[in-house]
Amino acid sequence: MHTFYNAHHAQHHGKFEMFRGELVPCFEIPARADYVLQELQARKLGAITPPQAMDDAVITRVHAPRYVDFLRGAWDEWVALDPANAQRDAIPSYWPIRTFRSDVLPVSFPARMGLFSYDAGSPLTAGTWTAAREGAACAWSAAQHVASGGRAAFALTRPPGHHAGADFFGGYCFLNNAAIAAQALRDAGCARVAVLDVDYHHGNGTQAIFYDRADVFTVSLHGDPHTEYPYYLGYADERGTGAGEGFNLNLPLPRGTGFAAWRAALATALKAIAACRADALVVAMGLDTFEGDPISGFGLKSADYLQVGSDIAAAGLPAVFTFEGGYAVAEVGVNAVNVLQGFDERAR
Ligand code: SP5
Ligand code: ZN
Repeated sequence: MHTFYNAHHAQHHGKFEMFRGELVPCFEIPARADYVLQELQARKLGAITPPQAMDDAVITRVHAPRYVDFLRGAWDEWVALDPANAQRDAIPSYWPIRTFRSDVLPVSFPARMGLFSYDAGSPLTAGTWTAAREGAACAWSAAQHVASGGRAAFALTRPPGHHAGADFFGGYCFLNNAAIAAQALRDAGCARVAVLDVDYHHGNGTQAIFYDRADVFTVSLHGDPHTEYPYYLGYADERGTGAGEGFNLNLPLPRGTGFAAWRAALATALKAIAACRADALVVAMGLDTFEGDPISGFGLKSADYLQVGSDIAAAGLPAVFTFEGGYAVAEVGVNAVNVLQGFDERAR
């Protein structure tokens, strides 16, 4: 397993997120990726390199140019509002919900920030653009590695990506690394790509980006959105639209689901992926399905992740893994690398 590591990830370092009326310390912290790197090195799973140089045009294959322009300049605009802002993270407080316009771009920075986001839990910091951009380069490099014959590659980066849509951030995500990898695989000649999202939370951004397309089959296993974040998408009746009808599959599971039932849903997902005849796979690898996760509700144990990796490898597709959620920080390295090792052992 070749790992493309984002050495700039810690430049994205939110202090607080809004949760039920108060600012609480961020769950999505730099130590998460540090633990994964440490575990990868300890188990000698393969080469760990920086990504290839990447043009921003790779990003705008899946993200709207006006959103990318906003992200690139956001921190400077935030500080220009008030020099004291350099000491605090940028968090939105206004959103153009139904009946408002989102075609007109407001001059006001806070108004634009709300237009390009959907929650108050994803602080934007001085190095968010640098970290997210380098992460996109890792995802793109992993896709190139696989497109040129590699069996698998891992994009070890944060912030995560699967909640970010074509023109919005949220759920700790700014650029959708899994979507960028899937599009890069398409652009490198794969006729159909499957995205398997195993994060605890529904991959709403990835689903939305590919919802009307038949060339990227999106599948997500996740906590039932009736009760779990991101709440407003991820139901079983969302099957794609237009040419993409039948090319999205959601497998919501109740809070409290343990490994046996979760693994049965994974088997359903993998069967659907085999049926769609994809020639490459992107795995949005969240580890927040772990029993000890502080913000999630499934019951997977550390050893189960070896089996997860093995089950995924049995699909026989070349695979790009992106690092998504997982907030039991001390265990996230072992859990992530268990998936990758389980994959490698079955794939060889
Ligand atoms: C990539 C990813 O996993 N994003 C998840 C974003 C979840 N944001 C909402 C979190 C709600 C925090 N709940 C705190 C519960 C404290 N007991
Ligand atoms: Zn998650």
